[in-house]
Amino acid sequence: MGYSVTEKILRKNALNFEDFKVGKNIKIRVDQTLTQDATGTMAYLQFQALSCRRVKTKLSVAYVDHNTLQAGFMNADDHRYIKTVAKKHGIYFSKPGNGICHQVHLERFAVPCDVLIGSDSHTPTAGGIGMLSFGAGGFDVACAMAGIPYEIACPKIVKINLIGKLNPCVFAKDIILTILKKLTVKGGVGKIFEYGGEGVKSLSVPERATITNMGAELGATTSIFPSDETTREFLKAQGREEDWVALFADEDAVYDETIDLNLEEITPMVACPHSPDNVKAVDEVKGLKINQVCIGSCTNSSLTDMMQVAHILRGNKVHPDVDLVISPGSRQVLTMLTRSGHLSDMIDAGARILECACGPCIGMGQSPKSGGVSLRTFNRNFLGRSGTKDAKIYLVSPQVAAYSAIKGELLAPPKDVFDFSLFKMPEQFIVNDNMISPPASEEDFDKVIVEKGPNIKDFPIGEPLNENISVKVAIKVSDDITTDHIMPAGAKILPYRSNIPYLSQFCFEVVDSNFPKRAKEFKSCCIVAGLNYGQGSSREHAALVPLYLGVKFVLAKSFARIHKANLINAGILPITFLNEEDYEKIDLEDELEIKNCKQLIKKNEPIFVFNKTKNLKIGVEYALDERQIEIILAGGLLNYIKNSREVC
Ligand code: MIC
Ligand code: SF4
Repeated sequence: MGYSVTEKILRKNALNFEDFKVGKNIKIRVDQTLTQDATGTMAYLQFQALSCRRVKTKLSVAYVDHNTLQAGFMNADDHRYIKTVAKKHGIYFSKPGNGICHQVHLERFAVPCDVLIGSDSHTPTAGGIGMLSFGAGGFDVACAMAGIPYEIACPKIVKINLIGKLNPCVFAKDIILTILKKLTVKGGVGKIFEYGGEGVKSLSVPERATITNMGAELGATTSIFPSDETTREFLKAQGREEDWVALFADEDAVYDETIDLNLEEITPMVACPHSPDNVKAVDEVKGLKINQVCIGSCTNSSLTDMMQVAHILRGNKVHPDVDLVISPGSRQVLTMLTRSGHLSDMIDAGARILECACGPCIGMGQSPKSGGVSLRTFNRNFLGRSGTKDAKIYLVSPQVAAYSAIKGELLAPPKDVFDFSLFKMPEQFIVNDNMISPPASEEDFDKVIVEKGPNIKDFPIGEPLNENISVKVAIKVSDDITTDHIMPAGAKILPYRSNIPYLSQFCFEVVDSNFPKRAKEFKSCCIVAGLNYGQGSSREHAALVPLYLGVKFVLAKSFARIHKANLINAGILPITFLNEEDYEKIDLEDELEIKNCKQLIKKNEPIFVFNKTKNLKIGVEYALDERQIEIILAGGLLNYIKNSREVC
């Protein structure tokens, strides 16, 4: 029996490949890590708490791309901390302005057939180059830097068989939006999507990366493409052909499921408010009046995307009722647009050029007007994420975005007017890594002083599990709650990512702004939730802040993968209903109790929740493996590691 692409990498990197079966856990040796600043400060505080001198990976990179607005000392202090901590511990540092972590990593560091984990949910972008890459909480990344294998429940491997070729004026974004429409934001849970079939050949590495990037929106464990001649050409053009290895699935590889996707049948698509799976054909929504267009983000800011945008804008004028902002994904992209003259086409048309960073994607500026309609080339359009709660965000390809910007309404570019095939990947990218600082040598470890500003506070640490847990329900939420709902981002709050007490005031702000007050009053509380709780970003603040506010457990119909891991790492027990209908039997402020919790969990025996207010017994499950049980008993990952001396 042959192997899939995923299995080939795992045969090399898994410590227990023989256990690669659904229902088991697999321990993966990590080759590379990446962090970004909004999760990075916390990840490095955790790494330092593990008392490790140097990272044990082949390569670790710390990027600054999220919190680049310096309206006060907070972000600048975080940047300084990340820079100095990286230098000391053996980590490369990518300065603010050098670009979005996933775009830069793809250009400069990602290696086919190796394993990457990153403290950002879109780390699977590197799957476009054939790297097995996972988004994870910062603490898991800290552990990987310390040499601890990354452990996950074995996912199913689903082949997406790409048939044929895209029609003119249809793009990679339309492929992934079509998949999201079919499978929804829950469709990828517990799965790795492996792309194959003849259609792969027609897609460039950045196009593949657009698709693997938004696999995160499917809830997938990760997504990956093979590494072929196209991959080799991309690496060669980046001056690193030596990093290329061929990586294909064997003819007789066996998949848990295969989905055929005929690229010829795909048309321009749009994800409507407020979820990336609320997808329609552009034709169904065309004519929608728009106020703002934002082009960029780790999904769609490659050089080719940007050149095609410039081609649409060239000689045209941004519609008087529309604001167009463009953020190229990296300094490499920006430099090349400058030299080729494409940047002038954008500026001449009336676009505002932003720095190479996440920017509006994470609400770092450019919030739309009240009730505004914004077309964005990003990957998420969750309620409130743009910074304007009643704004309506639509997700489209860069080409639809640019054409709509000149028309003032949502429209796909007509194929008889534009020939996008003129814009191919260059044979040679301009390479300039002078905004990436290498770490200090091992001998200089003691000479490097880590600078820690006053906004950087200690992170909360859980307590060993109590025998009996008695709590009040501090919030009850519905299905598909994202980590943006739990712990919002945006320009006002993001600078406080390293200050949990301050951040706690905003927990669940868009859903129920009284939650923090109520939780504090109850002292010991829990969260009741629907399906897919914690989908979206990897921010472990969505677990650390509830921990700080006294949350002891989350009782949900189901959990998203990264968030569940973050809850466990924080020492918060994630439990699910045995019968989903029991969700109706609990109300806000009910008193719940779990008796003999510690004893039962230690023996991996069933527990139940007693609703004291309603005098009802509720059957629940906790799907935890042995290590996770130990972590919960210890009160979180840090306590567990300190007890078990698993590291350094
Ligand atoms: C996002 O796109 O939601 C973010 C901001 O990049 C997050 C990380 C964070 O919250 O810092 C992610 O995707 O993990
Ligand atoms: Fe940055 Fe947006 Fe990508 Fe998150 S999704 S890494 S905020 S560009």
